[in-house]
Amino acid sequence: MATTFVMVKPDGVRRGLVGEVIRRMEQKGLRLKAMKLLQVSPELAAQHYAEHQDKPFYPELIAFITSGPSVPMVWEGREAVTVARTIMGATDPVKALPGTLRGDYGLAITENIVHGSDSDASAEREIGLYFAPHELV
Ligand code: RTP
Ligand code: MG
Repeated sequence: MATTFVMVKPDGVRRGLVGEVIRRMEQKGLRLKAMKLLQVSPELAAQHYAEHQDKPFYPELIAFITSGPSVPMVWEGREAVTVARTIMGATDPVKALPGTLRGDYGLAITENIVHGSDSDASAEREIGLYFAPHELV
């Protein structure tokens, strides 16, 4: 069965949106396999966002993602990567449609509530960064 990595970012935790993110994933039929609360270290942030290290927004992204606790999760289900990103909506909340998390709750591009893996390969890599194998139920 396909799995994906989803993380409620510090703004989502600060705003009390953890339950809303989980509710929408569960309601869709995805199954929770792992979850924790942690503050992302600068080292972990650099690994997570290595693909963006040369982008102009990178320093802002690292400062934001390390600014408070996040809630990383693993979800399982048919086409889990695509389904989770559909629930989240477009990266830029200006373009995210109503009915998506970013469409309903966000306006800023850096502080966009939630992260979701963009491919099966990214999901495997990101799950490995945040969880040990024995933490997946
Ligand atoms: P994510 O990785 O967080 O799920 O988001 P994504 O795939 O939709 O977007 P991605 O291109 O991977 O960008 C990662 C995160 O960087 C921030 N960002 N800021 N200021 C900007 O132009 C800009 N572009 C991207 C966002 O927080 C985005 O989620
Ligand atoms: Mg991404």
